[in-house]
Amino acid sequence: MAFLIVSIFPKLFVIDMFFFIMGKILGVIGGGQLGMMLTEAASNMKSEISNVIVLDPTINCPASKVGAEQIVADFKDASAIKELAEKCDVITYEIESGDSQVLKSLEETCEINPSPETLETIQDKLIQKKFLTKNCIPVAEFREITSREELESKINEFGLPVLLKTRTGAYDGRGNFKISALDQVPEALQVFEGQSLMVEKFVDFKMEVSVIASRSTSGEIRTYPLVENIHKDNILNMTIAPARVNETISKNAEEIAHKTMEVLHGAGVFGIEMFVTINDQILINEIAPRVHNSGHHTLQSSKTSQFEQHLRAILGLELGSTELVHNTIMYNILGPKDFTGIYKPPSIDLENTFLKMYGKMESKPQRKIGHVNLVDKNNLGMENLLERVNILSDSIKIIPA
Ligand code: AIR
Repeated sequence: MAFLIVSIFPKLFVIDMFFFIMGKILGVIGGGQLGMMLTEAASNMKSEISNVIVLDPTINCPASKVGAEQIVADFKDASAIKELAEKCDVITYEIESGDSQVLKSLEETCEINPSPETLETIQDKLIQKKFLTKNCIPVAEFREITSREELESKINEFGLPVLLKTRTGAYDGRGNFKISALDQVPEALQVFEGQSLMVEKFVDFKMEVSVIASRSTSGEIRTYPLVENIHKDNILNMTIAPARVNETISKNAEEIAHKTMEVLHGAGVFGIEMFVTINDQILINEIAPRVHNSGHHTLQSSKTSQFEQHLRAILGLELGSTELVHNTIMYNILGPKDFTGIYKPPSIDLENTFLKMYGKMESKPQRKIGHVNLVDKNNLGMENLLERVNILSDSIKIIPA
């Protein structure tokens, strides 16, 4: 049969068709920038993934612009999630807003990684923190909050400042309110009215760091080297890879990440955000059950990008090397605070500087619309990279189209 086909069709076409038939159809809940970079990674793995379908509410979402098919629907739309499961062999997510109950009901129909159970544990920050505490993984002190009295009593116990957080549905700095004085309590509760809440003792940290960790369906675990994250207005401004800490701290953080992956049992890449306290203790801040902004540097810095690693992990392939080949700084391009609308994408033409715009139609205040990786291929050192980032950040202007 194969002989017959080869004789009728050109050979390359037959090979392409063979891979197309063999590869799995990947479904992704969410088609933003993370879905876009997953789609790009999938296009280099044609023999494993023949097609990507994303579920995203925004027409022409970033992933659809790089070749993914799109189901236009809300992340929690049960019938759209079912449609995705019917069309796909494996489902994953790039935003943790999917409905874990609906996903649970579809596990018989379709492989889902990370498992809906893992998603459920992580998507509610209170349940996530309880789970970590139960497994002896260090976190900041926290409590559930159901009333003003409870919040005031916890503030008395923890001391000020504290962080009031929504338990679900927040990302990119939304859903956090730092309370520094007791008279801010009514305002903080008003901002999150109707949402389930928790409060955390404010950690006196000297650095925010993260580990991109992966666990494959076969149980293999690999972690990327620790990176340093600098936030502005609660949103990631830049990631410095590797983190500027001593070996003991980076080893300790990587071990905590490894242990977290062991107890979570999830398959895929996870972004594990941590604090280094003033006493050099490591505390987990938050876990994301997906590829993570602080792992974007891996596109140019590492042997395997976090996006390829995630696909390898959920498909049960051997995980790639997590070696950091070049020191790199990732700088986020955010929408200006005073502008909403269509914008002119910036361009950068500099050596070892890699601009990635996400193709989002509209800029919104503080919206992530692209990033730049500055790679130290000539080993000039981190100070040099930081200087380059400062110059570059002043020159990137997002202006109306
Ligand atoms: N995302 C998911 N969790 C945190 C972040 N940043 C990414 C995902 C999602 C996109 O942000 O890729 O689809 C949504 O971005 P926006 O700007 O449309 O809110």
